[in-house]
Amino acid sequence: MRILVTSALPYANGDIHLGHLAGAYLPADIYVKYHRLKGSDVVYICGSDEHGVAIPQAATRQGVTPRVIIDRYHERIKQSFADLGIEFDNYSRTSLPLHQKTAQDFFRRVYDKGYIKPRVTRQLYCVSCRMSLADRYVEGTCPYCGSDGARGDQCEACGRWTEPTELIAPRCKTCGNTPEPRETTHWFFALSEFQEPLRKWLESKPDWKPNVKRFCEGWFKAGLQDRSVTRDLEWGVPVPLAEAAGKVLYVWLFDAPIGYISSTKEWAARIGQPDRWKDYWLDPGTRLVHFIGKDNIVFHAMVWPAMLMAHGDWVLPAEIPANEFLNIEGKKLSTSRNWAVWLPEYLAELPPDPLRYALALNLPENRDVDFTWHDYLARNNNELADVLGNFVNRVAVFLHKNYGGRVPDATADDAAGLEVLKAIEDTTVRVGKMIDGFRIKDAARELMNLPALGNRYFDGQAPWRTFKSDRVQCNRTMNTCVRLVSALEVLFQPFLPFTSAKLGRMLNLGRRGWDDAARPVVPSELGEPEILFNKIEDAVIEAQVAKLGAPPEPSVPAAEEDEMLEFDEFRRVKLVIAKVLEAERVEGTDKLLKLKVDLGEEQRQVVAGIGRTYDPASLVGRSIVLVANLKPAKIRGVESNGMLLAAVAGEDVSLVTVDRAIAPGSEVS
Ligand code: B3M
Ligand code: ZN
Repeated sequence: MRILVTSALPYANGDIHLGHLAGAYLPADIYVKYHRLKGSDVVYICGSDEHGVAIPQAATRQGVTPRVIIDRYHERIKQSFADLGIEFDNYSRTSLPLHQKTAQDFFRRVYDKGYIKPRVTRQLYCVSCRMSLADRYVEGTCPYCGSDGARGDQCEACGRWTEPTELIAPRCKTCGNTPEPRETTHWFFALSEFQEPLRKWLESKPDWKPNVKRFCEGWFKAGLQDRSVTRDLEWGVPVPLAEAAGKVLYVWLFDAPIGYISSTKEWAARIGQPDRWKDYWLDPGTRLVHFIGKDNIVFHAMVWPAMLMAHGDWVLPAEIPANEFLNIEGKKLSTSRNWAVWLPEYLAELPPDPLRYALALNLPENRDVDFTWHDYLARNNNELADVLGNFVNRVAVFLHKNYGGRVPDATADDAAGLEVLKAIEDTTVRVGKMIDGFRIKDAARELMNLPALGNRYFDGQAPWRTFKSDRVQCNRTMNTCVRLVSALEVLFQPFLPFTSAKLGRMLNLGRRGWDDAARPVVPSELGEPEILFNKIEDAVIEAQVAKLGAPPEPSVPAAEEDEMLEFDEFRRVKLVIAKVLEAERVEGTDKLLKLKVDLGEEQRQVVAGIGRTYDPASLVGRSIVLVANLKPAKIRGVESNGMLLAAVAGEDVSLVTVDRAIAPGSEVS
């Protein structure tokens, strides 16, 4: 079966937070990783949505061009997804010429078929800003629910789709003035003509999630209305009609979702098979799966399918597993109040897999859920470390201590051993079905029962006793335990890819597929076990809780337009050679190292995020380059007086050093 999976395209004007992850990315990545292991023909597509109104708004606030914003966030978003182990086949961006052409061609085709027509309409215009106020450029009172702060495109309070001219007491978001209505021509997509086809189509999806169906029924009842698909804005894809010069396509309709198609095209070109995208988009046998958050349901389940129907060539979505919202510590997530957990900040301090696990077990699949740091800590310490980590560790340590690391060749034939082998088989099938049916949360819970069973089995078998009293039985026990570890490597891959990779290095069994988990494969020897999980202390999560609602750390300095530095500004950065005297890990992290360095005249303590690449002992005696006049900072409660320089490429880190010996404290210029 051919599967094309998409995750909603994130706007390139901010970082990814846990709400995004739980809604559209982590469940999709787990689903895709599972299908890759199953050997399905699956392609996972995403990219940055670079035309939202929020982008020029952010640019104005920061005094830069929109291009500066999208370039910055496109890279940051892409990187943090990679660091969390989210593996797209292609991560594109809607500012690419390829996308612009794809969107314009799509529009042209629907226009030529008569589904897009001009209308003279009234829109709001701000005299002092000298611009027309579309979408988020205008705010006011919601005509449906009466709450204030409804935007020109949507009311967050009731979720209704709004038009700027419907707002009661509208005001310009930029300057606060009351805008005046003016006449203009916009082009409207004939959504109303698709009410019946859409209704029929949705009836053919009895298994869809109730949240999606309920939403659509509400829309049908109200009656679908034609929607304007053009905007009087500068930032966006130009409308490909001579009469519409100066207008752009509305980002939500004929722009962003078409990004799914252009990203697939980019992927096909990149793998050297430029026509391959057609296999997915033009073949009705493709299972097109859109992972989204619930705020995107209307666009994916109504407008986008109607656009696809109007165009005529493309497959329609087969599944839209929309997730509900993730609250944080009992409150609604809010980026403006910084009530959010930001992915790059998380990853700078804590490892990816525990977050994947804690979120997977608490996905808002059927209702809004609450993320708490306390729950995160408990999942990490009591489940990942105490159950999974502990089981693997006991097995590995026992084998290394008593068998020289060799795996005894013996198969269990007693009830306890057979129960384990049966559980492996059953879990492989059951968890697979759950993931395929978008029950990711159940799948994660079910899977964790396996290492728990492993621990009970190990305890019950007491190999430390049978090693002396009944060696044959001990051999069987240990072989069964390794069978289980071998299955865990495969089965946990979708959930804990980094941990799985560690198990993979220890087992050295090469690439295996999902169904191989149930096969009796064990290596003849086990490599050295790596630490799978560190326990996290209360202080660590208390610090995380304290960050909520606090003004955000300026992770990206407000950059100048051209980002050029005056020589004098550069001179203010004091770079010196420092010699490493001592190095150790910061407790509870595998990324952070605490170094004591010699600057000639003084000694300093610095904390550096190089622990995944460098062993502390290997650093002692080396000369590194230090930014010496950086304001002191506390990282994980440890004081850091300076920053060392290193080259960074994803997970890969390389220290900047000097190529011949030179005295500590020497200036670098
Ligand atoms: N960028 C909105 C959002 O992030 C939007 C998704 C587009 S998917 C085609 O909620
Ligand atoms: Zn204004």
